Amino acid sequence: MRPRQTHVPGALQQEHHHDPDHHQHGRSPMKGTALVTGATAGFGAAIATRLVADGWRVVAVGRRQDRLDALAADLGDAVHAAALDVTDTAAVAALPDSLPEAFRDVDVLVNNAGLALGLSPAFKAELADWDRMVATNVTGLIHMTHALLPGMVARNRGHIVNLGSVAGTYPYPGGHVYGGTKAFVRQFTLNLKADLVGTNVRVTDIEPGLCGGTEFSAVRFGGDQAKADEVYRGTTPLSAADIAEAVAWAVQLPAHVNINRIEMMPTCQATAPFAIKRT
Ligand code: NDP
Ligand code: 8X3
Repeated sequence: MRPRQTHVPGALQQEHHHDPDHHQHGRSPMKGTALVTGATAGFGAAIATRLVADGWRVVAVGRRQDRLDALAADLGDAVHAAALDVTDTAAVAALPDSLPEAFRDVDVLVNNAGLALGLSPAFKAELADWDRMVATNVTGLIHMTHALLPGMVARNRGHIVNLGSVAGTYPYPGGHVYGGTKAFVRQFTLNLKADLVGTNVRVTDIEPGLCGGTEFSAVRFGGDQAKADEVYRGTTPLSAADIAEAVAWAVQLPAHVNINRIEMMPTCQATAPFAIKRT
């Protein structure tokens, strides 16, 4: 483990901000600790990888231990793997005290774990799917925040980055509860900002649109990979690396800069016109 440096997140990264080639120069000095939920796949794995490359120590959280082990083996001693289900209230509450000392002061919390289940109309949806989306995307996210935010405020430094979605702003057929959870994430993020003004703790909601190369659609369609692949057919969607780039940018900005929201879509996507049923 490299030596720990006391810092204010974002305050020391100006040299990165002005050095687009910094990745080619090897790792920069350690910036602090980031905790990334959903680090076993998709955005979370890309975010964890990018943050380690940028010099962050990372607590990687997810349910699949084998994936966490593989990530830790890949990224080395800058990663602490913490197998956790964010819907397990007691386990989330116990997480901060269970972290090794070097990873305990979490400076950046990336609340990325989440899922969509199903795309049928609301009146055909499974109630269990709705409950699981709320438990993961809303309850899990607020419990993680509740567990780690007081420490950030006590240290007067920190950054919470939440993964919202364009689905939280723009309605689409079959989006019902998934979009509702992401609207919650957006408003929760903005309300956190209201409470944190006067502290050095920052909050950001990242709201991506169509993004391929992750397990998101396979999970949504119950493991039907052909159906999942069809979502991205003929498109150049966002990639997990694009999302990691947005997270890495937001957290490395000078400490006085707070990015409230980042709404991002691939160039090939746009919002739809209103649907009108004509007789
Ligand atoms: P993936 O399905 O590829 O990854 C989701 C991650 O969440 C996995 O690592 C999974 O790990 C973890 N996870 C799910 N449930 C839990 C749980 N109960 N406890 C802990 N971890 C959990 O999805 P993406 O990477 O594509 O999506 C990541 C986030 O971004 C989600 O919040 C999603 O809603 C959002 N998003 C995705 C978009 C897309 O098009 N892909 C666009 C906009 C937003 P494990 O199974 O090991 O627990
Ligand atoms: C993921 C993007 O359009 O499938 O949040 O809801 S979308």
